[in-house]
Amino acid sequence: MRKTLSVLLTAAMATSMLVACGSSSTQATTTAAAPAETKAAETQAATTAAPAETVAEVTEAAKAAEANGETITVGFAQVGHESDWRTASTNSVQSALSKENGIDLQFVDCDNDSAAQLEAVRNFIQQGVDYIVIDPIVSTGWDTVLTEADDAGIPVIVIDRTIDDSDKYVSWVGSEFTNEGLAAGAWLKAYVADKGISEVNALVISGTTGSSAQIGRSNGFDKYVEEEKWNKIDEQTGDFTQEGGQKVMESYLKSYEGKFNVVVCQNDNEAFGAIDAMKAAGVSYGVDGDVIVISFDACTAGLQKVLAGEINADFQCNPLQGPDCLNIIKKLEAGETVDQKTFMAEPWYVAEDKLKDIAYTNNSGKEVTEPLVVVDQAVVDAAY
Ligand code: GYE
Repeated sequence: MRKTLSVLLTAAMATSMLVACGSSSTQATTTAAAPAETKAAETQAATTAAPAETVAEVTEAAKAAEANGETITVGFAQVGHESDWRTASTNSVQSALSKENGIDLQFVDCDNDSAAQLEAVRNFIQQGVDYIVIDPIVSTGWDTVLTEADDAGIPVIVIDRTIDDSDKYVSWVGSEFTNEGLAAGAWLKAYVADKGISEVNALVISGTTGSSAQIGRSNGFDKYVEEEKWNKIDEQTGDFTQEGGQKVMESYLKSYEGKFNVVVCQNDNEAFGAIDAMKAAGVSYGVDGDVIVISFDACTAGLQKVLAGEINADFQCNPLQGPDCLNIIKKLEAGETVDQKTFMAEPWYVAEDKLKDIAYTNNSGKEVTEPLVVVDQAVVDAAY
């Protein structure tokens, strides 16, 4: 019965999956950032519904399967609810791994607590779910529990952040965080050259320490700090939250006011907090301000701040991984092989129409030239 259901589901999802998969890249490197239109297509892809008749057919099959206790059960151990990015990620997974698509999703919000996340995964193993999806808060500490899942014969799918101390998972879908950091460094180098700014005195508000998103973004940007001999004054974590970003900036302002001209916030919510703190202290920032603001994620509210000139550049991290995740489960159900890694396609956004693109050596050692997308209202409207 699960097989019959799976065939129907595969047919029903074909339309949206084809579009959604087109937005991701399964190659080892992201060669070019997608233009703004791709973003619109991605956003649309995430909400594209299968044709009504097929949906009805699938819903019937799903109901029948559920009545027979044959729904595919998936446990999802989500990081938490710390940011706009996270909300979009949760929505994307919940709408793809839905009852209508034949899936009974057990969702656990781990509230940024690594121990709670390990416990959630162990509970899923005990329940004997069919699949486990993990967005790992931190990249290490996974070997034992993934061995337990493997021993229980439960396939694990990792989304977003990476697991770096175990290979006992079937597939990963997410972003190349080091490239995001490298792109930020390459952009800053070109931007200060264009503006005739000779000294870079940077403060970094990093994400959750030990998360692969933090590690990659820090490593990528640090390569430019070293090469360009920039002065990185300090790096403190804001835990990917607005409150954290604000607190770190308030303390930076006490120690370094007047001494920095760049702040790198490792996500939009931290940037919102840092901006509030600078505003309250009367420090000018953004386009034409004294402090250049760099951010990551490019959620709707983040891009609104780019449009308003409050954030100078925002490096997208795409959270719409639900459709890819469903696709992986469908393939596994059908006995097909799945890609080990799927990279999301991600554009880089800027406030000013000055630099057209950036060239840098990406994390795979490849020379790439990627466009910079100037944010307008249409870009904001198409964001997640
Ligand atoms: O950048 C941040 C979120 O893991 C890529 O986590 C994700 C990061 C994202 O809290 O906003």
